[in-house]
Amino acid sequence: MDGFTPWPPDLEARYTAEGYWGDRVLGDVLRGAPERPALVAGDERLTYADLDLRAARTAAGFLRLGLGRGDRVVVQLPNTAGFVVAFLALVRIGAVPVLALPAHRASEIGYLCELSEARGYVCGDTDGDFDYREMARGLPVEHVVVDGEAQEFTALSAVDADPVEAERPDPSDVGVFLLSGGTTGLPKLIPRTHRDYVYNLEASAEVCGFTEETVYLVVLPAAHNFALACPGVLGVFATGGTVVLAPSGSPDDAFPLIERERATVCAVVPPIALLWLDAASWSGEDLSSLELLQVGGAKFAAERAAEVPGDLGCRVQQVFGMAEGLLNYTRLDDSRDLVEHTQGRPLSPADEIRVVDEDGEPVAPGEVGELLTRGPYTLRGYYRAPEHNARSFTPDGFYRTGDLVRVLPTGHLVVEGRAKDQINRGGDKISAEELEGHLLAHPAVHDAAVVGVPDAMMGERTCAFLVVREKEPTLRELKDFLRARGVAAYKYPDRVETVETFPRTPVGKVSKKALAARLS
Ligand code: J2J
Repeated sequence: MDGFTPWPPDLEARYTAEGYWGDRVLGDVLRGAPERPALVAGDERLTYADLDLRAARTAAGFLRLGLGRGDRVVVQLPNTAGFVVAFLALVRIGAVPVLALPAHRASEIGYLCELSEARGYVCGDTDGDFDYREMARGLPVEHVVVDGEAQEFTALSAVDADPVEAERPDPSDVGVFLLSGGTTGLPKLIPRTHRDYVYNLEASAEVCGFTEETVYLVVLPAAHNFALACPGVLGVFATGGTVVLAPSGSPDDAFPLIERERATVCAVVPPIALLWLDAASWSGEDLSSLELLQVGGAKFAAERAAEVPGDLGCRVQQVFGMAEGLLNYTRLDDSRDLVEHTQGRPLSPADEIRVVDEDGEPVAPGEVGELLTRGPYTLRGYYRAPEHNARSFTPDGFYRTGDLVRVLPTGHLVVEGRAKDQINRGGDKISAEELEGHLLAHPAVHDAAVVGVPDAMMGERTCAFLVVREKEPTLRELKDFLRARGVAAYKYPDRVETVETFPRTPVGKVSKKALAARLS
């Protein structure tokens, strides 16, 4: 695929010879026994045989629409059976899902369709008063498939035909595109090959002790890397367990499902973990089936991690991952101290880690620096982004994560901060440059600088500093403006401050440190 950066031949040979990469493709992940429960979604309960048949019929339906190997299809679905079926069906025929989040709007979806030259878009019908079909009318795609009331489009239930043999994708093909958290003006796509993503999910399932008995509750968007493949939905399918879909992470949604389905594992971001710790003391539900709570996406405080076993009656696992690849997990047999105070260690023996200073030189052992990494499931380049790639990777192919870490003698990493221009709002990533670009389009805004403000619940919230031309826009007006531009709501600023001028660094760049300091 053009625009995809492959691994160099020596590493490809090594990862294959050492068994990290095999012949398996994403379409093969349904490995549970046919009669075992695979998926619980709302009132629907599907066995592995049911899900396999649904995926096969939908795959044949996509083929009949004219989609096939290498075709990109933007998928934007909430945690529904439709998401699981559409994903499995597309990867079976070698079509490549581009996984958007349900929160994305016309600005993000339109760009993803363009960048990926998508031939199709799969969405739900509505979410509250937002209508995905209305947005779909403006998209440059041939096929719109709607899981729900389809209006003039094709219903997902009608993408259905008798199963046929499809051309099998090559394990080295791009199997799925994930979205990067982003540090630039426009979102970036992360190509994940079948073999690297299969390794990602299988190795994760092993480290997390997933078995046929695992009942995994999905509360994060299933389209996010964490909930999809770390080990996530796909890791459960590969080990024969059961996936239970929840509409959200709120205790009102999640706790009754844990009780009813006897869920054993769940992956959450820190704000959800905090809600759960709080709610466990007064909620009436029986959470005793829970064995493991995976927490990641943003830093989880050691003090809170220490409360999980007592308050929720299960173990906690810290996960420091990224859609770009590298995953760090605390291990099930790690000491309490490591589990509470670190963000885990790399999943794979073949993960290579470097911690460097501002000049790119390795720091002394145990010192804080920027984390660079390469390995058998870490990308070698964003899709169709040569200029950005020149900055985001070292000449020898290490990905610059933008995360500041230190490494303990055990190999565990502690995340100490961030060197990238991004806000981590409770696990949701916001590119400062992207939001600044939107704000600059407002007629009253002369200049904009977006910074993260520490927040007890969310870790960080978003503050937009503005230099205005005339009357300063209120927060309400700015949000309405961003909504009208089709920007996802999680990117809206939480707070706006006007200033006369921005403080500058000695080289003349806006000093976000100095701006952030004004707030504390
Ligand atoms: C501090 N920062 C963290 C952590 C991620 C599993 C878990 C998370 C993600 C994810 C993921 C962090 N402590 N425990 O894909 O599979 C920040 C870092 C990182 C960025 C990646 C997974 N866990 N982060 O969050 O692609 O800054 O993936 O580089 O959304 O989240 O964001 P994303």
